[in-house]
Amino acid sequence: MPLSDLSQRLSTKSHRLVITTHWNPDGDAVGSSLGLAHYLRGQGHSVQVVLPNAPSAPLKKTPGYGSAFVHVHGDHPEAAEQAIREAEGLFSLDYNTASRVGEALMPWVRDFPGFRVLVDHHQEPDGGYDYVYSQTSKSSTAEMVYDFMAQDGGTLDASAADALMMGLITDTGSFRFPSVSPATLAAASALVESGAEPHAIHERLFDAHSPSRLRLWGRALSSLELLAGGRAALVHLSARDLVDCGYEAGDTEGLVNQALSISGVLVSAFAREDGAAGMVKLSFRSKADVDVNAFARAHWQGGGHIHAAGGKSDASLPDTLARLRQTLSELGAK
Ligand SMILES: [Mn+2]
Repeated sequence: MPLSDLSQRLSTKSHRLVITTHWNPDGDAVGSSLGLAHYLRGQGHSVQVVLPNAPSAPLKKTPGYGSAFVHVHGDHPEAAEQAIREAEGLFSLDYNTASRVGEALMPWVRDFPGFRVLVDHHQEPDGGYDYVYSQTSKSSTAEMVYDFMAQDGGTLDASAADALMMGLITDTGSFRFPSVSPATLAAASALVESGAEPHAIHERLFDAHSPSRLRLWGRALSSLELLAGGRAALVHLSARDLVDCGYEAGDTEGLVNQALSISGVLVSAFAREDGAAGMVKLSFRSKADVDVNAFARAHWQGGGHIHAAGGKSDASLPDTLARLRQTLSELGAK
């Protein structure tokens, strides 16, 4: 059923609702979840937000993050599970399949007995939702939450507007990705009208980094390799690099985009060795018609969008890099 039917259902009485999002919540995950929570609370519903694990430090400054209605499952599983148990309806925001919330939270999402709502812009979502808003052409889940509110007809407070604007800014690279449409900019305009301050969000997000992050970026960028005649780029960090530079969670967020700033580079890959998990985490970004979603699915146990995808490798870092060089050369040569 479409979300207009959900509006109808929610308008009949006050509901107990829980909003969930994906593991390692990014700006869009946190922004869309808190934006929707502020809005629905303003409409008189009882709303809890459950994040699988904690986001990076700048995202914790989103309005409402420290409130009693926000639960991090990894930190306080009982409170998060109680919030889900007591809810009549569960929202899945910014993810397409239950496994994206992580192993511990997954059964709670998969087996939720009440009504279920999906709002997401990733490809090939799971079935089984009562209300579905899935559109891969959308810039961000935050934009889709804005669409829902606009058709729902209620008013947005400044906290909701700020959180949603953060989702728009982070998922669009500050409004420069091809996914930005007239509707994206119309949503942004309405959010500023409602009190969002893009400059303040930018400062909070991008001028608030740790020294370790800058050292790590320096280390990673000095590993830069160009492949496929300069059309593909690869950077990496070893577990040793992470220790040397004092790695903190979130330090490498956005790093994969850097190599795309080189003239002629159409696909960028970033490999980070995760010693504790015994794997290498991979991020891919691309331009034009280079499809990193297909690339990550075919070779790297992952997926995502055409221009942004992730994956992993169970091989050692040197073996993974060797295979990356080969597969990226093939991809870049197409
Ligand atoms: Mn998103």
